[in-house]
Amino acid sequence: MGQTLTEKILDDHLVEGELETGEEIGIEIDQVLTQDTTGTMVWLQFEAMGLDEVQTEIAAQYCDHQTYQFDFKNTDDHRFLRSAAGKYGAYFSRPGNGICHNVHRENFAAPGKTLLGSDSHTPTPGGLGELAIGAGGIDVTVAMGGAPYYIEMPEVVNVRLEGELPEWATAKDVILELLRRLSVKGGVGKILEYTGPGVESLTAPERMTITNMGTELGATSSIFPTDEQTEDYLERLDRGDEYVELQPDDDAEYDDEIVVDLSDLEPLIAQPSMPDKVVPVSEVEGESVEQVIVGSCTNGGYEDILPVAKMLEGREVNKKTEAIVAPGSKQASEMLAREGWVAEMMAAGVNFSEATCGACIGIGHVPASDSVSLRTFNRNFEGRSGIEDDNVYLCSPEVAAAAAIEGEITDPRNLDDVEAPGVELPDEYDGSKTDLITPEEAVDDELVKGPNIGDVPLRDELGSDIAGEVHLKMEDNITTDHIIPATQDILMYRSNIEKLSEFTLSRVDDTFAERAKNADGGVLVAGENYGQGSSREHAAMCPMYLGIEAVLAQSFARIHRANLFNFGIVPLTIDEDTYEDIDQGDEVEIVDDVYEAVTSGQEEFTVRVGDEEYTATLDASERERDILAAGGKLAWTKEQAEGGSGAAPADD
Ligand code: MIC
Ligand code: SF4
Repeated sequence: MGQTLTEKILDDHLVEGELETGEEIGIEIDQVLTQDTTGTMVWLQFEAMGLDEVQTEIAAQYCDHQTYQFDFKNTDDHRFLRSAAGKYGAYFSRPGNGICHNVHRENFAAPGKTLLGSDSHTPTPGGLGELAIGAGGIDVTVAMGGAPYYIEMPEVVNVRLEGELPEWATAKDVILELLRRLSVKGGVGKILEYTGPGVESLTAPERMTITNMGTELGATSSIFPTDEQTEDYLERLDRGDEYVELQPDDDAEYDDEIVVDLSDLEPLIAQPSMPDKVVPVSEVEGESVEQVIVGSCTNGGYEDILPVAKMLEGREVNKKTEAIVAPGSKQASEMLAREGWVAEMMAAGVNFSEATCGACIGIGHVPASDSVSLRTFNRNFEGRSGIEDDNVYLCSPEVAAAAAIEGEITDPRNLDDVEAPGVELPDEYDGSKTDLITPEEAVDDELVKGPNIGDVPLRDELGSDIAGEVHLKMEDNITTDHIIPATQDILMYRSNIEKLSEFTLSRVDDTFAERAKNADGGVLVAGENYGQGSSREHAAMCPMYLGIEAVLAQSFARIHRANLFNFGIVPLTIDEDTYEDIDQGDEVEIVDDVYEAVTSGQEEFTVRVGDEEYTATLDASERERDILAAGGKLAWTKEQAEGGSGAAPADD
């Protein structure tokens, strides 16, 4: 039987297990990336594990989320990261050089390689045929130490593209269409593999917009085959020699198929406040817009900003609207500046920003109260922009530019005298590389830690009893932005868990952290897709620090579920009736001897609430059970190392 492209790359990197859906596999990781807000923990854990050098072909540390350095704590984090990259042998990308996914795709992403990154949008280079997966920081640490990465073999879904995009429909509309059809949990446990005759019409950067935002579907990864478009893009990056042709076999079998006819697509928009609340732009036309932002790792490339510049050339941003362009990389800014487009945009009324994540997580350009903000980003979870009750819409750069011109949501097909800009790649990506420091150019060889950089929190070995209050009962689709928001006031404590934990779940209930800390243990209850969104392991670390021992949810998002194991919190699945019956404030007891049950492979646990008993399920591999029993991945990895098999390549 033929293989899918996903299977081919996995097979090439397989060190443990078999490629059977649902089975745990261990794969070798070629490249890792980390960024400033998850990276400090990555390196602190690297240090705590006693590792002394990165073992992957490429390890890259980017500084991208908080580049304005509003507080010395941010700058101290960056200085620590530079020192860690220098000491342990990673590339270091200076603050302002760009968003990790953009800089990585420009410099390192390559067909057929595997990439693990401590950021949920790591799958971006899937558009170049790289199998890229987002994970919690400690999983990246361990992979960087040379050990395999373990996941459940996902289903591989064939997304068959037919036809060609009509004028004004873009790659962003392809992924918005998938979100409209599948929802934010439609991709959980799946890798989306794009095939079909429509693929060849999409340039590599367009493909990367699609693979980037596959994360919003909850997908493990998204990948395109490679072809002339891939080779062409790599050649323009002066990396043509890294091209490898990769296609699925003709008789490959997929677990499912979705067909998207590109020629049926039209400009789409995700309404507040979930990326799957997608409708045609024409349905919400006329809504007044106070702010437009073009940028982010989804649409911050040179090829995304150029159409905006062309649409604004000789025109003006509407007087009631503020337009901000925040490129994904300094390379994009530099090239657009050299070609005169930055000046053109500035003359039209654009506020041109440094290359940063910034506004995407509410750092800068927070919308005014009661106003509409249109962004080319990938997430619009409520409050993420920095103000509660925000109205953030997600759309393509072309739709954003149309709104900037008209001051209201506008279907760009209805613009007078504005030509569809189309997609244009530069002859060569010739931005300078000054801000990417190679391991050979390292400036430090010792770690430099500022006063805000704390220790990695540890939990004791799993005990026999779990009993305590339900401190919070939450609805479906609780995001990691609810659990640990990433706005500036909170983000600056990412390296200081004691302080950061004070903000845990504050967006749901600001009395939670205090209550949990003062209680002796306790649990959380949630609906479907608990922990969707980012990879931040702090969303498990902080509840652990506050004493939370188990989360009872109807289902979990993939990365967050792994993070719960990694920090010794038992993730138990409950059915809808059980969810309905349990209330906040109830006393819950797990009747089984928890340590015994976890280590013996028991799947069903009895949960007692008052006089009632319910069943909760622990669906976990042997390895995950061992991690839980040890009190988390750091303790487990140290145990393994003492036993001789720690963060080192698997035996076989
Ligand atoms: C995000 O888009 O939510 C982030 C901020 O990039 C996170 C990483 C983080 O929380 O540091 C992600 O996507 O993993
Ligand atoms: Fe940065 Fe936003 Fe992309 Fe996350 S989604 S990496 S915050 S630009």
